[in-house]
Amino acid sequence: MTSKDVQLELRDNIAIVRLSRPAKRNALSDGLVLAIREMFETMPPSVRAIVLDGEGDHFCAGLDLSELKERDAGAGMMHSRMWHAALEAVQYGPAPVVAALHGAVVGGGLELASACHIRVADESTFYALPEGSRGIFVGGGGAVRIPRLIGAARMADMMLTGRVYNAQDGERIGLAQYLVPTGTATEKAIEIATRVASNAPLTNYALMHALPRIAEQPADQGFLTEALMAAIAQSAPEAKSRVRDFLEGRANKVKKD
Ligand code: 1HE
Repeated sequence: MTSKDVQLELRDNIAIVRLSRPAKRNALSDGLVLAIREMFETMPPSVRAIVLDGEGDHFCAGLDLSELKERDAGAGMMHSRMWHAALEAVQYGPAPVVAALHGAVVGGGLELASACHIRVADESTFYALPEGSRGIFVGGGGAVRIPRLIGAARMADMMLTGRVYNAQDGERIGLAQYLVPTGTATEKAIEIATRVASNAPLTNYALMHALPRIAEQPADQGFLTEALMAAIAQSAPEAKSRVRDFLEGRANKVKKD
């Protein structure tokens, strides 16, 4: 399945995935959700980091409400599971994903942003979970991922009261890790993705696949998983040569920004 509503641009080993439905504020139709999944599952193997952004004034207006028809319980569950599969393809896909946020990041748009590994927001960004006022619930993994960013109490407040966080407050509570001037989120996200792409692939793999699972494990299991992952990462030839480069004065030192 391909869709004109999501575009792929390759710049060396960086992929820019762009939601391209600006007339509908990048609302996520079923077709677009499936196309996002397919795009992440069929990414060229050369891609080492991904930027996800949205065309137009808004990152994403969430679920396409025009498709919200009567569904029985079974169909509703399958619809939510379709979203889960697509956003898992983003979170556990081929490479780390940097979201470039601007304008509305609402409902399913916030669920999608939450599946990314790094979020860069510009000053036009605002976050909301209008599901509460629409009489529905999150269904794209937001109930799991959003509390991990901001805590269950803040998420419940957003859904119960319709509270909207602006860009500054969003960054303060953990919805984004970077806050940049309006219009520069994509540029900053590409800069970050370029840095991410220069890491050893096994380190990026560990951060994408091991870290979130370790965070869910009891401490004694987490310590063991960490030790196993550390041993695998440091035994890779690339780790050996990077450490040798530092010890022999060929690698950058850590510097203050
Ligand atoms: C849409 C959608 C949409 C816009 N589904 N069509 N999400 C929401 O409840 C958010 C609803 N959207 C908005 O609050 C606003 O549209 C925005 C703040 C995002 C943008 O406002 P604005 O003034 O720039 O645009 P607009 O004039 O409201 O919208 C432009 C068009 O996009 C218009 O269609 P048109 O045919 O009249 O031009 C809108 O109807 C359409 N549009 N947002 C369908 N969401 C896995 S479960 C997830 C559950 C949820 O995500 S619930 C939250 C849904």
